[in-house]
Amino acid sequence: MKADIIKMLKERQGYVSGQELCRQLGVSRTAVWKVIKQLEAEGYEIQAVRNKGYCLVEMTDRLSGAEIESCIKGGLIGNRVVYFEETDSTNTRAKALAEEGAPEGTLVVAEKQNAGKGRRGRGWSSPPGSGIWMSVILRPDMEPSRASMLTLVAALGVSEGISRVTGIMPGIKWPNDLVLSGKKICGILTEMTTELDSIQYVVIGMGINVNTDEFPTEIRDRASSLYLESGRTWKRGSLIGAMAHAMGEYYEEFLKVKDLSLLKEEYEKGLVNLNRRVTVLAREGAWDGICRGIDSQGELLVERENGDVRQVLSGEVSVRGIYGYV
Ligand code: BT5
Repeated sequence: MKADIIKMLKERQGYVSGQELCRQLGVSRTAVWKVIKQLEAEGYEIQAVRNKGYCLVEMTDRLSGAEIESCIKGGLIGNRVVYFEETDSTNTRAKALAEEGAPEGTLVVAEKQNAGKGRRGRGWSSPPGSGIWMSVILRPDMEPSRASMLTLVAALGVSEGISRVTGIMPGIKWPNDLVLSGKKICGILTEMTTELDSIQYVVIGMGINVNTDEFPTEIRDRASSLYLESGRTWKRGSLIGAMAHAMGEYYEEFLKVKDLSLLKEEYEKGLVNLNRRVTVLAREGAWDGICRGIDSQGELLVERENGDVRQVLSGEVSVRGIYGYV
């Protein structure tokens, strides 16, 4: 009910009468009043005027389960929201929930992660109050070898969600980073559990630096946030809603063919490395080439000096732009 009240207050550009809230939600005036008081205690500024009703003056940027639910626009992603004030890692929580049978689309969000994970044992800085640390559970019916493509689907969803809310379109650094001005604003970590030859579940974790104004020294030269790039703060709830919605749309497209052929063009539009020289850091040694986009399996196409085009598998290599991080 809390999420419904937040949603109704947000949608109305003026007052919503207590009577209307009671009628729509099928609850008593006292029940509505109690929720309004709770919301005020959580930091929402609500004006209550006799004979007019309630009006939301200021929205908080504090996350809560109800706030996030009120921002979900329908669709698969976020059909269920699980929120933690503090946890180890939303990916770890999402995997545990998936083991317990949580449905596809479940979105796990935390205000703070104590053990945020990057790829290959690296860490992810996840302080409270400024970023979005979230993971989604998917259960696609396809071979496990296709799962890495979902990282690219998520990158598209996050980038489109950001663009719909802020008007800023981040670049995509294949396969799992979003960048602005050559610095990382988002990282994605995809983990999977399989059963024989099928996927039991995939967890996609997304970390987005939203209102971060300062980073730990070790990553200061490589990390940025939407705030640092745009000079203003953004409501994380609205961003979560938009990203979940966009990701749901891209996931639907992906499932039609279970590869990236329908999304390849869109992905390449954001690809920061496109037609630029990249260094592929492979296990057997580094080599250079020109990035020519991706194929329908999400592999990066890199043209060598002799004109041969090689497919680079995600997970196998890191790709660095020849000039700096991107
Ligand atoms: C990633 O790994 O970029 C995947 C990050 C996924 C984080 C999300 S948050 C929600 C969910 N729950 C989790 O526990 N994880 C996911 P990788 O490409 O390996 O990059 C990691 C590297 O990025 C680190 O070694 C740092 O250099 C840098 N880094 C750490 N925190 C950062 C931050 N907040 N912003 C930008 N760069 C960061």
